[in-house]
This record gives sequence, structure tokens and C-alpha cells, in this order.
Amino acid sequence: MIKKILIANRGEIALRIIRACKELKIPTVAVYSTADKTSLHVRFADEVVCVGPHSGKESYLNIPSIIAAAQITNADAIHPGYGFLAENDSFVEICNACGITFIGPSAESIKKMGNKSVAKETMRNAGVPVVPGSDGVVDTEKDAKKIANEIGYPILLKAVAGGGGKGMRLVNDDTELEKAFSMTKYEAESAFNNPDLYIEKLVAGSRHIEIQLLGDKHGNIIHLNERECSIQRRHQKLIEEAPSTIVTNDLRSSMGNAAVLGAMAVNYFGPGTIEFLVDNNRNFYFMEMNTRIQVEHPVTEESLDIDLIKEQIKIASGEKLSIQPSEPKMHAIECRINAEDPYNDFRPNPGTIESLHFPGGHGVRVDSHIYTGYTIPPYYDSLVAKLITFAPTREGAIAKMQLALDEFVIEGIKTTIPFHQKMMQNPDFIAGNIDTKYLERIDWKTL
Ligand code: MV4
Repeated sequence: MIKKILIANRGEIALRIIRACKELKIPTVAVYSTADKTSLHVRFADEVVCVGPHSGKESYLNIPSIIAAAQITNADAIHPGYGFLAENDSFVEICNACGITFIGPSAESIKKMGNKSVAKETMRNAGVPVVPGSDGVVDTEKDAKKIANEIGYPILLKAVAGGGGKGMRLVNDDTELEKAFSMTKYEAESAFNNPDLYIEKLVAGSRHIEIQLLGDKHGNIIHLNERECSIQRRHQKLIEEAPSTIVTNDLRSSMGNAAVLGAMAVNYFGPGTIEFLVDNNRNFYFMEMNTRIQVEHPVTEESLDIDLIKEQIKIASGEKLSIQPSEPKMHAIECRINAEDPYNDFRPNPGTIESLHFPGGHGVRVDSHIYTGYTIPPYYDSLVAKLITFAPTREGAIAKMQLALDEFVIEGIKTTIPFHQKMMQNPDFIAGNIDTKYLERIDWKTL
């Protein structure tokens, strides 16, 4: 059994984890940087430890400080949240060596999925559909040309150490490839200390649909349906929903079964997600596996009426799964409210919250760490609230979202609320006519 949990994170997810711990009656330790002294996670945890100055590198990513904080407070487990140390396999190994339970998957699972070429090979061997491309790493431009001509242009050059859209380049023909190969390799080396590249055929006009997975330490793995995440901008998701308008019961069970097979292949436990590209003919292809709890997990929680964080903690302490798979019960939508100016290219806009009113009512959930008088530090991500609405139908959830966005008052900073208000009335969104390039094609202000 876990007796005390240190939360190696900040912001809304730190609060979300504290709430789950309180329900489970497990005491919590918050860590914070000097910039987060006035943050709510510091106020709501049972104990607190300052782990360094404002920069993430010196605080939330500082492994010796985090481990020392766990040791001086006698915390026997660490919840990493998302980002920061959540997918750092050496951190998991260090936790294990110190007798601390890492609340997440094994170091081996994280490592396998972190190398995108190894991940793809593992999935292919497990019977999960993958995009046609090279068999692993492509060493020379000559080999790259040969493969590109076999599968046909356009292709994507992808860094094996990339992910989330980083280290990726579109190539349309041999001439472009001549320049792009060495450039992408060089960029991968500088960004990730690993120059290795692989090749994939471009799947155009596709959607980003991901399957939520949950495994325990006894070898049981289930899937908890899909989330539609195609409304993104520069690889930052803005709106997520469950279920997806294009996923039929048959497609859900094929994608879900494929995802479970993939997770089995790496002996996965804890919550995880397999991201798929889904094309216009409803073919689906493995993209990446996220070996963490994700920002958008509340969409699945509200669609199925479950608590993924409580389940994650119980799994880490060795309990068997207590959730059953089920078809979606409700339609849930999440809008990410960021401290960004949507009229100015979504530029980060930190500042002080002068006044604040959260929406509420039946089918409305707000996960947020902000309060009146709080100053958003400029050093971390710009997410200030996740607004989730849920109803028996998609129309109902959209209607609730419109009301909730209208009720939401945040003064002192600019936010993405006006963007979401437009989207909730946008005929394309309402009809489900979206794909991952949607926000690149249109100007949201003119919707
Ligand atoms: C692709 C693709 C099309 N074809 N791979 C972007 C993030 C990373 N997970 C992989 N990504 C893509 N891989 C093939 N073979 C298109 C994307 C992509 C994308 C995927 C999901 C959501 C938004 C996206 C935006 C641009 C490109």
C-alpha cells in the first residue's frame, strides 16, 4: 500500500492529483519552485517542499531535488502528472533504486515507446496497423531516396527521438529530399542528441483519434474508448471530445483491440494512450503511445463516469483493475482555456487575474488552479483551466459548452475563450467536418 504521495508537478494537474489522494485518504507532499510559492497546489497539499528556482530545469525537472524531497518527507510514491518527469525512464529507474513507487508504467515500457522507430516496430509485430515506410532507421540519403520512391511521395522524415510533431519534415520529391535529409538529421541531432531518422508515407486529411488504455500490474489491460483530438494548432490540442463523430461501434472495437494488443506487447500498466491517424476511409494507423496520464483525461472520465487518477494510484499500489470497459455513456467535450491572445497568433499572455468567475451547473466541470489575485508565472505552460461539459448527446454537450463559455469570466489576462465561443457555433465543428489541418486552413476570427 502507498502511504504518502509526492506530486512532482504544478498547476491544475497537481490539484487534480491532490483531490484524488484526499478521496483515497493518502497524505500528499507538494513540491514547488520559488515562482509557485503562491500556487494552490502548495496551499492544498499536506506538506510542501521548495525544490528550486523558477526554471523548470532547476525545480520540477531536478531529479536529485525531487528525490530528496520525497526522502525527507517519507513519501513512498511519486506521481509525475504530465510533462516534466512523466516520461523519463531514467527517473523511473532512480525512483525504483530509492525504494519509491513511480505512479506510472515501467521504465522499460517508457523507453520502448520513447524511441518512435522501436515503438513502430513493436506495434507492427503486435499486429497494430502502421503507416507504410522504412523498416526502422534510414542511414543514408541514397537509402532514403530508394524507400521514398518505393512507397511514393509525399513522405515524412521523422526523428526517432521526436514526437508530438517535433523533428518532422514533409518531403515532396527527390530534389527536396536531397536538402531535407541532412537538414532534418542535423536538427534531430541538435534537438534530441540523436540524429536517427525514419520514413513514413504522408497520410493526408487525417484525424487524430486516440484510445485510452488502462492496465494493472497483473497483466490485465482494457481500453476506455477514443478521444477525438483533431482540433489542434501547432501540435497543441485546443478541443478534445469523446466519442468521436466518425467512430462507429465497429471502428471503436477494432481500434480498441489493436491498442490493447500494442500495450500488451510492452507489458504496459497504468493509464496510457495510443494515438492513431484515421484517414477519410476510416483506415487507422499507429502514430505514438503516450505513457502518461494526459491533459485531456477528464473527457474520458466524464464520458464513462470514472476517475482515472484514483485508478492510476490503486494500480501503482498493486490493486487489480476495478473499472470495466463500456461503450460511451455520455458525450464530453473539453476546451482548453490558455493564457494566450487568440487575436494575436495565440501569443502567451501571462499576468494577474483581476477577477474570476467559474461557470457551473449540471454537466459542467472546471479543472483549474487559478484564483482572483493569482499571478500566472511566465515560465511554464499557458493552460489556466480545462472546461469540460457533458450531456447524453453531442448537441447537448455543445449547448452546455456555449453557456459555460459565456458565463466564464477571467479579467486581467487574455484567454482562448473567444476562440472556443466561435468554434462552438462553427458549422464545420458542429457537423464534425474537421481534421488535423483544419485550423491551418481557416482563420477562426472570420468564422
Ligand atoms: C503523420 C501525419 C501524416 N502522415 N504521419 C504529428 C504529431 C506526431 N504525433 C505525428 N504527426 C503526424 N504524423 C504520417 N505518416 C500527420 C501528423 C500531423 C498531425 C497529427 C496529429 C495531430 C495533428 C497533426 C498536425 C500535423 C501533422
